[in-house]
Amino acid sequence: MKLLASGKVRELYEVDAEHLLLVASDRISAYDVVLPTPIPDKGAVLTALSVWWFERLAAVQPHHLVSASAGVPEEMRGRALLVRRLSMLPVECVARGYLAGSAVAEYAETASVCGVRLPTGLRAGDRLPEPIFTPATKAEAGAHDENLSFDRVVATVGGELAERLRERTLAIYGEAAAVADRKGILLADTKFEFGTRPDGVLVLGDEVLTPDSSRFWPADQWRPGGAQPSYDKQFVRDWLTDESGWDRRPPAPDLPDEVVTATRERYVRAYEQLTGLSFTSWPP
Ligand code: Q0Z
Repeated sequence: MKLLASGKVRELYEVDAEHLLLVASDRISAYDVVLPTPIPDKGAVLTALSVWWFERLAAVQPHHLVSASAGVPEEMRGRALLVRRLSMLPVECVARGYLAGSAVAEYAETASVCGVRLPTGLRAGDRLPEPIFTPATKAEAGAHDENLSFDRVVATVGGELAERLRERTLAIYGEAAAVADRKGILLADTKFEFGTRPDGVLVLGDEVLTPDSSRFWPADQWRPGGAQPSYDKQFVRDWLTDESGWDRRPPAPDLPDEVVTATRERYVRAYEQLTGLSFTSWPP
C-alpha cells in the first residue's frame, strides 16, 4: 500500500481511489517529542474509542468510517480504520468548553481566543460561559498549529462553509461533552477535521474524541486555577519532569516499565469509563 502521510504517532495509506487506511501506532508523544518507548495497545484503544464515537454520533453527523474489521490487513487489526476518502478542508476545527492549552496564553494577552471575546477574570481550567469555536491552521510537520480568527476561516473556505464548520463543530462537541459528563469525564476541548464527499456532503473525518485529539479531565479531580492533570499522559509527564532529568531536547529517555504499565492502564480505563465496554472485546 502507498503511504500518503505520516504523523508523529500514526500513518495514512491509500487503499483505492475511494478508500484510505488510518493506522494508529503505539507511539506516544510528550512535550512535543515522540518517546522511544511504545505504550502497548495505545493505538488499539484510540482506534476503538474513535469507532465508538463515530457510531454514537452518526445521527448527529455523517462520518468517514467504513470498517474496523473487513478490509483491514491482519497485522493492523484493531488499530486501523478503513475510511472513505474525502477532500479535506484545511482547517482544524477546535471546540473549547474550558480554558486550557494554547487558549490560556491567548486569553491572557487579548481577553479573547480566535477573536471570540471572553469575560475578564477567567483562570486556566475554568469552564467557559458557553463552548466556543477556535479554529487553527494545519501546520506542516514540526510546526505548531496557529489559531485563526473566524474571518480567516471565511477567507479560506468561504462564508457558507465556515458557518457550517462552526455550527457542526459546536453541535458535535455539545453532544460528546454531555455523553462524557454522564461518565464523570469533562471534555475540556477537542479537535475535528472535516472533508467533503464528491456529492458535496460535509463529513467528519480523521480520529475523533480520543485523548490525542482532546483534553479529557476526570471530573472529580477538576481544580480550576491551573493546569489540570491529564487523564492519559500524567504519569509520563510527571516521570519526565520529576524523575528522569531530561532537558526536553530530543531524544527523550526510555520510560520505566511501571510508567508504561500505568499509562496503558489509563488509556484502557478511559475507554472503559467512557464507553462502558470492556477493552478485552476489541477488536470486534
Ligand atoms: C487525514 C492524518 C497522517 C494520519 C488526510 N478520510 C480522509 N480522506 C482524505 N484525507 C484524510 C482523510 Cl482522514 C486525511 N489526514 C490526517 C495525517 C496520518 C492522519 F499523517 N490527512
